[in-house]
Amino acid sequence: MKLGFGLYRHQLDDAHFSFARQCGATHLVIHLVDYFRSARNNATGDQPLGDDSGWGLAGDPNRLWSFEEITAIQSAAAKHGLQIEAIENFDPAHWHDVLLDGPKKKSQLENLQTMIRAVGRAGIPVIGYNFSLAGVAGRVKGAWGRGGAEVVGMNGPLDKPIPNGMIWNMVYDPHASPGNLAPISTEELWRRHGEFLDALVPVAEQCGVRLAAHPDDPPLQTVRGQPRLVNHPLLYQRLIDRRPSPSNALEFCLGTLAEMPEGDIYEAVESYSRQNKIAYIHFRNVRGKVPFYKETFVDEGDVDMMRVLRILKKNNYEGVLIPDHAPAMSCAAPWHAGMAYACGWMQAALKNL
Ligand SMILES: [Mn+2]
Repeated sequence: MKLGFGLYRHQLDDAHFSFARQCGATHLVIHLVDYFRSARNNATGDQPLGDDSGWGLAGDPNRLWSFEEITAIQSAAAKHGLQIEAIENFDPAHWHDVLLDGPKKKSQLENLQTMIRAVGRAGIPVIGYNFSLAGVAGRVKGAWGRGGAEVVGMNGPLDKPIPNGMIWNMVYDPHASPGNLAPISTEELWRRHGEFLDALVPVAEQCGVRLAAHPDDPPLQTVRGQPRLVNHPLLYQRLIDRRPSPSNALEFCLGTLAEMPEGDIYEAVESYSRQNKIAYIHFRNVRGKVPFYKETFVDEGDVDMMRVLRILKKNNYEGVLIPDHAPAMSCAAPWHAGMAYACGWMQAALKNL
């Protein structure tokens, strides 16, 4: 198994590359969506949180991620001894009508195919995605961690409707007409996801790229009145079986799986690692279940992370693990300290498996 490090778009620079390498990471998972571009409530250096108006503005629909842009980041990271394992998340600007089944769906699927080809040509093996209308919404932050560390969690559900022009917790059309997005059924969401897989998996197969699905975070029945795709560990099986292929894989988020009210996390790790479906892992711990869970330091939550690592080892998982996010620690560099703590713990655990 390999230690990786996740970096947001505004962190793709020499200072963060060297920090990740100093933490022991050999691989990177990078975000090209800029959650922090225009958000009022997203402090840089932390994970995006936002409020009811989302994380901020989505990117430029007419500017796709190019081979040149990706390889420039790759060479900058390579100078620090880091290899890019995955690009995490599509930009809502590039796929809002795929999620919404809107008029631009066909051209946006073609654009996603173009970007998959660029990623494959650059030799990056994974693209992580989260097929969700509400996205990661409804989380709050507080000093709930050990010793008063600032962590993210939930203090109850959020079902305020999604306003027109917003999808995946970002605004793709600031000039949308007033009103809210009509709720859809769970089956309709699965139908749209099936179309997404049918359009993209064959291209991903040709390019040697694995599309890796993140479960719904937070994994409630509904968020903002809209259904969730994967809010039970067994629904990952439904997702895999919808289109069996090495390119139809999982961005396996232990934190989100642990937040699910039902299912057994160790059985999930066993089943999906045995099937070789895990493209990479978000390695973080939580206490409690939705809608009242809180993130914790990696060593103190509900999940026995050593037991998880032993199952992965038994099933020959050889991929990347990243801390996902970590509690912010009380010091001059709260994000750095939290991430370094998580990486140090992971390094020691991996070396002593
Ligand atoms: Mn995650």
